[in-house]
Amino acid sequence: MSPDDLDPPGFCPQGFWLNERGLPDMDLDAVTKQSVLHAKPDGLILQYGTAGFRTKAEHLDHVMFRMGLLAVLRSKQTKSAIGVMVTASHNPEEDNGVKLVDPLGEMLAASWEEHATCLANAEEEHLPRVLVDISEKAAVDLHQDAFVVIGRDTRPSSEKLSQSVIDGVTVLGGQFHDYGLLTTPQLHYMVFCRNSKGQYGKATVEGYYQKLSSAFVELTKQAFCSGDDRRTLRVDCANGIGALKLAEMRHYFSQGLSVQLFNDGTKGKLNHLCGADFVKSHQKPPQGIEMRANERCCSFDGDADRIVYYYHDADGQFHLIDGDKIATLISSFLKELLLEIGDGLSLGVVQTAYANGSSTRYLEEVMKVPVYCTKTGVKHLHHKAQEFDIGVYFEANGHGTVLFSKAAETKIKQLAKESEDEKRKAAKMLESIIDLFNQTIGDAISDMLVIEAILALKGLTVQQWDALYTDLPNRQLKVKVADRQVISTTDAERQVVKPPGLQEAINDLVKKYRLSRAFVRPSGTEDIVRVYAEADSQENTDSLAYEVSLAVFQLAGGIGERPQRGF
Ligand code: NG1
Ligand code: ZN
Repeated sequence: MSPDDLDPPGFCPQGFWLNERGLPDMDLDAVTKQSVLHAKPDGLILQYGTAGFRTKAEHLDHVMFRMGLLAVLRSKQTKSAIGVMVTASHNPEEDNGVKLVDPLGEMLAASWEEHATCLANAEEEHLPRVLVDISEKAAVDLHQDAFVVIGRDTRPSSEKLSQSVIDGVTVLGGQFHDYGLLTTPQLHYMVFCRNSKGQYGKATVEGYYQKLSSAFVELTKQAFCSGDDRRTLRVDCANGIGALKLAEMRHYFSQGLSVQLFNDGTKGKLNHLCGADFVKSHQKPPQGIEMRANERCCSFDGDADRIVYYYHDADGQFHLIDGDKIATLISSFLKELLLEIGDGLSLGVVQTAYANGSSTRYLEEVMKVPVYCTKTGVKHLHHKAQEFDIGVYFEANGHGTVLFSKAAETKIKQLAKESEDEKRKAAKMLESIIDLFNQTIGDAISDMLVIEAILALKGLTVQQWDALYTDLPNRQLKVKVADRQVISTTDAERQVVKPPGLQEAINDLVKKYRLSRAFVRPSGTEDIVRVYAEADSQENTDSLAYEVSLAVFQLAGGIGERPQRGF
């Protein structure tokens, strides 16, 4: 293939095709040949959504190969290592997905999401042109070296699909390191470690275990030397990667915490009737876990970037402690420490519209912490959280972390060295917390250790934590429509703009109930519209959710069965 084969002619600047050694910068012939082995199914159009590409595994081979290509271009452009994670998180075992991880371990930049969509959907014969086009638009220096790090979850399809990513990387001359099985947050950690030249930590699984475990042991020293019994926590691992990694890691922190693993993948199916998403959306315990009255349990999702807690009380009633209550526990602990060090560092909490109304009220009115609402999707929360010295962000589903600004970190480190007694103690705790939180993305293992440390240090039981505030009854439903893009929203997804009449209908329904709120938005990961409702009782919440679903069905082109009352 030569530049003349490209359309429009003259598309490439002079000298673009050959580097100083006279070799092609992108061997487009080789790309075309390899691409045939990863052919795109006819007519398949996919979108780089909230968490990358996600669909049935059998439709993803070409996407993986092409994301390998894209990762090389992104790596050359940023002069940094780029991550590629093969996972479909909490979705069924038959699904899979892929997302790219940017240099600081954060989600791929929005402008590159568009390039990803373009490349994934290009017809075979246009692939070279799209690659050149992206390189031009993004001013990629093709002479740069490229390095890509790859991780995958435990799905049966993941190994082969990650090999397709590798094929894409190598055909464009990129170097790579395949970590094999990793949790999603571990892959984010590896990317940041490599690009910070080891300052963030060692870019190995061992390095990850050591960094988090020593921060946990340091932080909890005080609680455990006071003679507390060794704490035990039951963990539902969703039959996913979290089980393997936690089993490897647990002896690093076993002096402070004993974890008992359930749904470890030896019997059950990934995410099936278990895991954080199941527990949160069904508001009931997973199958396969043995619960004892008043004892803490938690669930990870399939790639271990989400966590929720729960317990049964003595009457057998189930209590869910979701991402909102996790954010509240963490923020109140951080706020206390900040008061101790008294250095005026700002603390903010970031939520989405799915946050329970009681949590927002508690944070703002009782704790007096500023709360912000962003669109769904961690990249939105992450960016907002970066505006504070200390930014706490959590989605209600249990995905979240805490970010510390460089200035806050420097200040805390200085106080931990120089100040006296109580102030120094608080600063030292904050120092350990910085290391314990995964600064790149929500991480179930890291969040679990933070939560366990706080509960131990504060001497809080799970019931006391739960009693911070009472959740408003809430319900989430899904509605199938012919084209979910007919719905567009504004105000951090809390108001519908299109189709006409839908927001008015929702407003009228909400007025019928006390303490009520409802909103709808097209999902970014599934072909459905999500409905959320909350109100003063579960019965009213369920009625409101049903009525709003019906309004969506009628006004936004519902297909299949009409929504039914009763769940
Ligand atoms: P969508 O499908 O866009 O609602 C879901 C979650 C997000 C986020 C992504 C990525 C809800 C309501 N939505 O997105 O919070 O976690 O998946 O996994 O939980
Ligand atoms: Zn996940």
